[in-house]
Amino acid sequence: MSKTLIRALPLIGLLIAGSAQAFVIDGNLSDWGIKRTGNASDWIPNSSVFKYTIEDQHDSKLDPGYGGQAYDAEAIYMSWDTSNLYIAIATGHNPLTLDRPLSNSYGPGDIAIDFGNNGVYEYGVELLGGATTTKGHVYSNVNWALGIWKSNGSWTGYYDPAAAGNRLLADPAHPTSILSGTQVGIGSVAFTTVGQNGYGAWPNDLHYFYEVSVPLSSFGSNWANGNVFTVHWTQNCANDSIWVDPPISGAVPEPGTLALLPIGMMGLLALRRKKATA
Ligand SMILES: [Ca+2]
Ligand SMILES: [Ca+2]
Ligand SMILES: [Ca+2]
Ligand SMILES: [Ca+2]
Repeated sequence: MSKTLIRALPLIGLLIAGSAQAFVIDGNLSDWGIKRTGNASDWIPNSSVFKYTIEDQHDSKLDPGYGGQAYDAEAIYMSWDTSNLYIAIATGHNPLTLDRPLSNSYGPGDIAIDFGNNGVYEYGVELLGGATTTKGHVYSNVNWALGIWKSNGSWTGYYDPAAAGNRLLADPAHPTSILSGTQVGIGSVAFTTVGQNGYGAWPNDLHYFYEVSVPLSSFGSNWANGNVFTVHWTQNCANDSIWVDPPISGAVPEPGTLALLPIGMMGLLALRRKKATA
């Protein structure tokens, strides 16, 4: 490799970070660095993922709810570039799980986003599509359904999240599905519906994956202000919630800066290696 090309690598990285879509939205998380080796480290993503939470559970109690692997939220990942916010979820919960609360079966919720970390989830991303919502669309002014657990972790005493008595008691910090809202953007969602084993510390467990891309323009000035935000997902019972918190310092990383780091570093490392062997 010529010295000129090696020196140009950081710049090339800058150009790539500004143009290419960072992830392919196809339900396959290998582009996030998720592996399938049957080890706990399978859930650790590559460096293009800015924030993530791993919580691979297995037993009946999921905190606050129950349900074992079939309701387990394993991991959630978040990244972004200059155009889109990207979110990926790994779960033991089949997206096709029927929503029949009175038969103790609960479907998946949607992605909820709280800008400002003030407990108000201003935006939702519809994952499956509902009566008044469309898969992949982004909504503001969301009327959220809630799960069947109180903020102290105890059961509300209701099986049906839609019951008025339940809604009075349920924890608003764990919103489930978008009941209604104002459409503010159109993103893209892919998910898998055939359980895949071989991931994580319990390789016989089945896993399902969501992959989501949302235009940053959906968030208006909330994004432009560099606001802190939380991305959250759970099932309609809210038996197991998972979320990614932003950096506690306040400002989010400059979009694009982190994405080009690995490529920029490659250039610097190559330059250093070249010097060492010269
Ligand atoms: Ca993918
Ligand atoms: Ca698990
Ligand atoms: Ca979990
Ligand atoms: Ca908020």
